[in-house]
Amino acid sequence: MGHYRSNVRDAEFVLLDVLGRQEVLGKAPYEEVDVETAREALHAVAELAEGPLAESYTESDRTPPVLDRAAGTVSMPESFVRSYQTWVDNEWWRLEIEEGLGGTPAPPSLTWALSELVLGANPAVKMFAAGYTFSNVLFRLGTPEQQQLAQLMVDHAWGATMMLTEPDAGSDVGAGRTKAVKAGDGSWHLTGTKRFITSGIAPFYDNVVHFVLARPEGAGPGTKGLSLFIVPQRHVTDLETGELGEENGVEITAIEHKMGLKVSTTCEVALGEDDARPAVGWLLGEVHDGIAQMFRVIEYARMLVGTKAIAALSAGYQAALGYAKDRVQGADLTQMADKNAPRVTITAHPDVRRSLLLQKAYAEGLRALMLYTASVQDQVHAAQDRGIDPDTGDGPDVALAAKVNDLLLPLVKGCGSERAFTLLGTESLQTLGGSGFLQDYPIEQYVRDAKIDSLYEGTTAIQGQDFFFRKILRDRGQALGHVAAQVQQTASGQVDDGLDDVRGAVLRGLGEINGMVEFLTAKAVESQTRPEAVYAVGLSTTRFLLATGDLLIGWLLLREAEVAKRLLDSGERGVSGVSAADDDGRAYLQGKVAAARFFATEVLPRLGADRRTITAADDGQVASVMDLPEAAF
Ligand code: ST9
Ligand code: FAD
Repeated sequence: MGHYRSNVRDAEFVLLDVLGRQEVLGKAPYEEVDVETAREALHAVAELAEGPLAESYTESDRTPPVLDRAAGTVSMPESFVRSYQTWVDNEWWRLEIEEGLGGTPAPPSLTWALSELVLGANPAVKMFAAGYTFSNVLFRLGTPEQQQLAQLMVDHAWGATMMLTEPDAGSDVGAGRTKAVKAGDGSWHLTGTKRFITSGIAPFYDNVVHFVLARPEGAGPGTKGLSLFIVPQRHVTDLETGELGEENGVEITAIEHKMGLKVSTTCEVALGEDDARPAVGWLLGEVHDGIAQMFRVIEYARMLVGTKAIAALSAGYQAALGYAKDRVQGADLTQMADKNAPRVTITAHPDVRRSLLLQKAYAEGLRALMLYTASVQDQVHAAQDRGIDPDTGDGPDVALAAKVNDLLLPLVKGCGSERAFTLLGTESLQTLGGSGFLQDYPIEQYVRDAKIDSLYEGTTAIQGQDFFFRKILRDRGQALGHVAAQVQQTASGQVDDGLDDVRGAVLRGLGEINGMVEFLTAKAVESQTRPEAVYAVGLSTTRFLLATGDLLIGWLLLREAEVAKRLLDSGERGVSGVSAADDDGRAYLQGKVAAARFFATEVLPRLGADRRTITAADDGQVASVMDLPEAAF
């Protein structure tokens, strides 16, 4: 048994019994992937994940990649290369790529459930295999030649990178200085330095296709002046066969030494440094629309990063639970004074139970949030499959689904990464006591590997601002209103199932979030006449993001509990096959009810404090933070 324990049953329960994905599975455009096929896929990928994919996880941490700059090669453990190759050879990635590129259309709710398994077992495997999904962008937005290149990426398992970041342009992508100059033959020559570029080099790539943001000569400032260039690492001399020519002027000059996720190569890249070897690129789709095009990639990558974090928390919880069930320490609290009392496993201690339930509620609640978001994507994806732009052309339902997905992405990414890292450290690792600190167990690596998730693809601060300013204010609250109405509907339901206390807590939580939105919106409006009023918003966007995430987790746990209670009371078998008729199924369903109730009593009341903190930011309070001289910090 490797380090990784999946939770396929939970994914199946959420997908089928809670989110009703049988409505899309097996139906156009997903005729080839019905419910049975989807379940087989989940079990097959879980087996791969727990076996050959997880196998190299530890070694690739202890023996990080080494760059040979002169040779332009990198070495990494053979075991990792085997894990990666196993993933490539098993071809599950075909479910994520365009049919025109040899893919099999599958709903995002299924593909993200599958991705969780790979990302939990060995995240770098999935990240190194991103060339497949990058090919979709070339296929959708590229010229006919670029579409051919997309096919080569798939057929030859080429790698791909997204190059935005530069030494002086991190969160502020628009500060990028990489330049692009027309070469006169339809191509462009790029010069500049890109920093922190994931998957820039690997021993198993024959070629890498870089997606590079650069500023054409004469273009304006900021992100709107950037264009997206396709820059192959090696020139492709024949687009039919994929024959490779010389190296392009793209040099990997260093690989970063990191806290975690070490096997994922994070590269510094020099573009066009050598005058004799320019970095030759082609404008994506022959249009100057760089930042919007790159956001197609970013949206997918933000979902991926959130899912990676959520997968790590689930794995950490499973590891903690396994340990707690075996570890005998101390007597039951009711017998604490009796020195001869029998020793018990630590699962008997109330504080350990509190910690395990907190981990369970967040791990399963965040999975539900991720899969709920993916189920919204199902609608958008199905429209895209019919060649329709969901933002403009498929009726109000799909356009709304696209907006709801936009709203949810910063929650999956921002809340997923923050909650996962915190809980992995404070609860999962803690459950193992001193053993958690040792490299004999996987959790310390989970903690190190998960830290990056709140940093890249936009830090949590950026997610919070995106969430409020773009996804709520600019949207005039349409998507938020839609989700809030769903929460309201569940929470005010009249069901005789003994869950009224949980519904009440969710309803109160919704009221607190509404109060926050009202206050923040008023401040944003005020800032149009008094600009510094926006500081009150800026001080609160991270808190507001996390609070909204908690509300949606509480809501989804409630929905799970309602289904579980119905199955427990009726004795019916769920669509996922779960049933109270067997001991294991009954315990699972009881756990669902307990997790929802625990979250409602332990976590949701904190939203009241969050609302009070946010709305207490009057002018004096804001000034005491914003007017403080730097020297006073
Ligand atoms: C990185 C990689 O960190 C880490 C791991 C990589 C993992 C590898 C795996 C990846 C797989 C990828 C596969 C691809 C598959 C794709 C398949 C699908 C086909 N939503 O507000 P403004 C746009 S990489 C959508 O004025 P500023 C929009 O066009 C580095 N679009 O911003 C907008 O115009 P308009 C990651 C958005 O002040 C325009 O931008 N780095 C959104 O100019 C300007 O907007 C970061 O993430 C959005 N949410 O710039 C940087 N937001 O308004 C973080 C903006 O007219 N920094 N646009 O519509 C930010 O996000 C900043 O807020 C900023 C600010 C750069 C956007
Ligand atoms: P900064 O932008 O300097 O931020 C520093 C701090 O200030 C952060 O806490 C941030 O939240 C805060 N801050 C900055 N601006 C604001 C603001 N306006 N409001 C509030 N707070 C703010 N980039 C790529 O292009 N491609 C990749 O493949 C890639 N992979 C990566 C892999 C790794 C391992 C790492 C570490 C980074 C990677 N990145 C990649 C870069 C990554 O996206 C950036 O590190 C990230 O966007 C943050 O930028 P920065 O590091 O420059 O931090």
